[in-house]
Parts: sequence; C-alpha cells; structure tokens
Amino acid sequence: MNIEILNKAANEARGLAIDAVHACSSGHLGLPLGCAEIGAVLFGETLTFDPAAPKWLNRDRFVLSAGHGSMFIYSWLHLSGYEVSLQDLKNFRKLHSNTPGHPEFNETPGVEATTGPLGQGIGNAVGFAMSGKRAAAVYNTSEHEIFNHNVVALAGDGCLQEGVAKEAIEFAGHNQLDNLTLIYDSNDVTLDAMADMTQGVQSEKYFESQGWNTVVVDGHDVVAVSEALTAAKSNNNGKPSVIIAKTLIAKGIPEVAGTAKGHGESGANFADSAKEGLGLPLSGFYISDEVKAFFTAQAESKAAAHAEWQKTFSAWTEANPELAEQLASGGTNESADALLANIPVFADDYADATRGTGGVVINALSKQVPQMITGSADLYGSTKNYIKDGGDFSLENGAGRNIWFGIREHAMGAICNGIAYDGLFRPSGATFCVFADYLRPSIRLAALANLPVNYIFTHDSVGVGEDGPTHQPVETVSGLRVIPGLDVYRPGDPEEVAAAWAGALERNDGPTALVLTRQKVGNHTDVPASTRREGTLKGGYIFKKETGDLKVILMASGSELDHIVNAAKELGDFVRVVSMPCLERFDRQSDDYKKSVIPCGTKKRVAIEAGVSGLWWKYVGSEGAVLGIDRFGISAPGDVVMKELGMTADDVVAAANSL
Ligand SMILES: Cc1ncc(C[n+]2csc(CCOP(=O)(O)OP(=O)(O)O)c2C)c(N)n1
Repeated sequence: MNIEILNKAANEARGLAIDAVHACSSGHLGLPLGCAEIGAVLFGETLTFDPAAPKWLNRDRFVLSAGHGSMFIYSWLHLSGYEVSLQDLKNFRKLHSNTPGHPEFNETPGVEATTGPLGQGIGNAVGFAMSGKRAAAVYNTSEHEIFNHNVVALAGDGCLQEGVAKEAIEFAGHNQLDNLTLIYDSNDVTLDAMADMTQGVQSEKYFESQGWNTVVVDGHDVVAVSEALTAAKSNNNGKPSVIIAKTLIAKGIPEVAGTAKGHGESGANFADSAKEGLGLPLSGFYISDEVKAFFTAQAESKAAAHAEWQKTFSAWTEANPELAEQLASGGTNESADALLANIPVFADDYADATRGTGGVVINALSKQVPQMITGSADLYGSTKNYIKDGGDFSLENGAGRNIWFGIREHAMGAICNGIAYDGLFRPSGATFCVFADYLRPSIRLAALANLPVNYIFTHDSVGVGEDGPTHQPVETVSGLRVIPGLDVYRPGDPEEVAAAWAGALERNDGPTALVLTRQKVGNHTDVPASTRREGTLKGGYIFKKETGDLKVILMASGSELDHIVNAAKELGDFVRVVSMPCLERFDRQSDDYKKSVIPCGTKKRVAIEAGVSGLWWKYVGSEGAVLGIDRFGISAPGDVVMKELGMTADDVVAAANSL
C-alpha cells in the first residue's frame, strides 16, 4: 500500500472539487473534501474495476448514495482513468456535460445509479447486492466462478436519517447480504446544522441490532480505511458491513471545515487559501505527475485482472452456451408478440379479478423469461404475483425468484431500482395500489433513469370495498400517470392483463405499473383475443365498433370496461366502445391511429373511470362527459360503493343521453 501517494491523491482530489465548485459557483464541497481519503482508498486500491470497461460484469459496484457530493465521484472517476476528462470536470453542472449536479445513470461512465434524493442509494446498493448474490447463484458453476464482486455504498447522515434507508438496512441484514459494504460518512454535520440537532442514534448499536458487522474508523487514515474495507469485502459471515468513518466535513478549508457551512459551496470562497494550505498550485485543476503515474499503472493492473477474468468467462461461455445467452440478454430481448405467443388464450368460462389473472400471467411469463424475479410487500396472498416454482430468495437460495420484502414498500422500490440498474434481472414489486405513494420517490427515479422495473398494484379503485377510503385509491392511478416515462396499465379483461404484462416486459427503457382489481371483471370472449391483446399494446383501441352511424364514443379503463360494454348494448348501434388500458401507450401512437380510434368529428364522448376525472378530459373534449370519482371513497361492499359513486352502466347511459 502506497500511503504517501494515496494521501497525495486525496489532496489533489480536494483541489479538483474546490476548482469545479468554484467554477460554477454551486455544488457541494463538504463530502468530496471530507471523504477524500476514503475515495483514494476505494479508487486507488480496494475497488475492483476496469476504467476501460465500465460495465465489466464482475466489477465492484460503487454507489454514491450521498449524491450531492457528486464531485467526489467525478474526481475519482477522472483520476482512475474512466472517460471523464479534465474538461468534463471543468464543465461540472453545465448544460449537456457528463458531470451533472447529481450523478445520473447513463450520463457518466462509472456512475452506477442516479442519486441525490437522500437514502435511495442505500436501497439501490441493497438491490445491487441482491443482484450480485443471485448472479453468483444462477451463473457460477463448480468449474467457473464468474461473479464474486462486492457492492460498496457511501452515505452520510442525511441518507441514514431517511426511512427508505432504515427499511433497506433492515432488509439487507435480514437477507444476510454479506457482499454489501456501507461506508457511513459520519461527520456530525447535515445541511442546516450540526447533526445532533436532529439525531442521536448510536450507530454502532443500531447496525449491530440489524445484523450488520460494524467498525468505526478515522476516515482520514488511509490505512485504517483500507483495512476496514478489505475486511468487509472478504467477509462472508452472512452479515453486511458498515464502516462508520469519522470525518471532518470540508477538510482542507479551515474557514468552514467541521461546520454546516462546509456542506455546500460556500467553502469555494476560500479556494485560493485552501489550495495554498493543501500545498496545491493556484492554477487550478491540478494533478501531479506522480498521481497520474500511479493511476496509469493502476489502470494497467486493473485491466490485467479483467483480462484474467475474461479467460474464465470465455471458458464458462463455451461450457454453458445457454446460460451465456441468458446472461447476455438480461431478460430484455423478447417482443410482446413473442411473449404473448406462449400465453394461451383464456377459456370462455374463465372469470377472475385482474389480480388473479396477473398471477396466472406472471407464472406463464416467468417460464419464458428466467430473469424475471418478483417480490411483494407482505401481500403475496393478495397481490398474487408469487412465482410458484421459483423458490424464495435467501442466503442459502440466492437463485430464489420470490423476494419477501416485508412491509417495506419504499425499500422495495429502491431495491428494485438497484436490481434494474445492474441489468442482469427483471425485477417487479407488488403492493396495494393505494400504497404506491409509499414508493413513489423510487418510481420517479426508475422513470428518470429509464429503468425497466415493473410494479404490480392490486386492489385498484373504490372497488376494494369494505376496507374503506384508506384503502380505496381514487387519485393514485392518475398520480402515477403524470410521472413522465412511467407506463400505467389498468387492464379490464384477462387478455388485456396478458398483453399489459407483455408490454411491460417488452419495454426496456422505463418502468411500468400494472394496476389490477380485487373484484372480478368480465371475460369478453365475443371480442377476439387478438383484438384485445393487440389493442392493449396500442394503449387504447376500438373494443366494439358501432354497427350503425357513429354518434357516441364510450371509453373506459379497467373494471369500468364492463360498464361501457353494457351501456353500449342499451344505447344502440351508433355507439363505439373504446378500451383505454394504457393512456401513455395510446399517446405514443401515430395521430392517424389515435384519430381512427377517437375521430375528431364525434364530439359526444363519455369516459368512465373509478378515480379522479382530470386526465380524461383530453380524450373526451369539452363537449363530452367524464364519470369519475373526485372525492375519497366509502366503507361498504365494493359494488355498493361503485353504485353510490355513479360507477354503473346506467350512469354511463344517462351521461350519454344527456349530451
Ligand atoms: C430526500 C432529500 N431530502 C432533502 C435533500 C436536500 N439535502 C441535500 S444534502 C442534505 C443534507 C445531508 O446531510 P449529510 O448526509 O450529513 O451530508 P453532508 O452534510 O455530510 O454532506 C439535504 C437535506 C435531498 N437531497 N434529498
């Protein structure tokens, strides 16, 4: 271990952060300065990676959960030889740079996850760790070990104060993810104040009680940090590890170090004196030849380690061609049509709630797509997404396909994101629709980072019934629909459920929510299954065409499809029935297609959905009518509530006649 050069690199990384923050007059200096020695040990010694191959399968995954300290990761990626240039550091936080304010997945080579909303990264790291465990269990053979990497996250007080982190920490301990190390940048400072203003946790005891290995180190002592990291990486005692690193925030800028002022950009006002104090030239963005040479040599040895692994990988590929194909696909190479080809059409007498149908479909699809894994927040019995022959994920059964998240919806969302960032498996998570809000911040990040995560949200609408308004989502589905990049399906018939799942799995560049009912819905066998499937994949379609001159269009999603079908029968041959299971997918169709389904000339349009009405107006227009529920629900049997709130075929008939 070259202590001198690591300390020198740490100081130069400090200089890079000071210069970058100074150049754009914004950003956070506290963490990059306070964790400089930790960065030197991670990137200069401990982490396994190859800067020339940022997606190397067996690299260690590093997640900067405290994303506000983004200059930390950019500096270290630059120093270690990733495609992050000195000019990129100079462009920190500028338009179209690959060094955005907070780390963004897909923007910067070496950035594994989009972070910034505190706590999420800890959940992501737990997802990466699960993915790593599962990859080892599924793909390693007795002859060839191709996965044995570790996951390291760096988080501060802010991340750890967040509830999502607590859920994820508990989950990681319980699931014995000993390939996970969390470095806690314990600097006793948050944004507004010293940390003791808002926290008094005894961290060691806390982590111990959650089944973690704990160690406290001086975060500025490269030897101590290195020893702790090496011990954590090599441990396989069924416990994740936390390294509580005591650090001085903004170390290197005496005017603000150790105080809340050190957290943000204000230290940059003292850029020159700080650099002088650190023994750095004032010219800016300085890296010494010795540090450059150290990292160049290191990149070579890391590349050699990668090349060595590649030999094992090639031998493994040759010996296991099917597994190799599966691994390469990450479960993302099937079209919806190919997926649907293996799901038999539902029998004429089939009748179930769409949640039950969802269970049938996930079991059929999981046979075709071995990378599919699914979890539930203690509601498998209700959400019905258990993969029957998939086994349960655990330390002993890393290949298990069912994840018991416990009542931890938010961590479920963040962990699914971590699994999806890793790209080896296709995760989904389930809970009641009304609790989607509990994981909404993670859904938003999945959409922002284009992650193919699927959500199974059952018990949609006031149709839930007796559990009452606390459990009856009215605004939830529309609330999900307004998240850019999230597809929300509310299928109304078994074939629509099958197609919705196929559409979700086909999608590789964003998340999908499947919103499913508790109550039975019709199986509309008089409409060809192919129409229902293909139509669902278009998001909205003509479910039943008028047989006379078109005068009225009825539209609905989910369980209200039955109502417009019945209403159309009563109204007459001039009525068109349009099913709209996925508004986002419909919106992406061509204008010609959309007009063919909802012709501009037909102004008499009625939409019905058991939820808030707002989003439907763009489909019905100002001369139409929307039957929605713009209030909270009622505790009573589902059909009674539906009737009471105007969600029946008769209400549709009345609305159509009133136009
Ligand atoms: C969910 C969330 N809430 C609030 C913020 C705003 N914020 C950014 S950093 C920070 C303080 C974090 O404190 P700490 O983790 O101790 O970071 P340090 O001061 O050590 O850099 C806050 C409140 C955020 N990014 N995410």
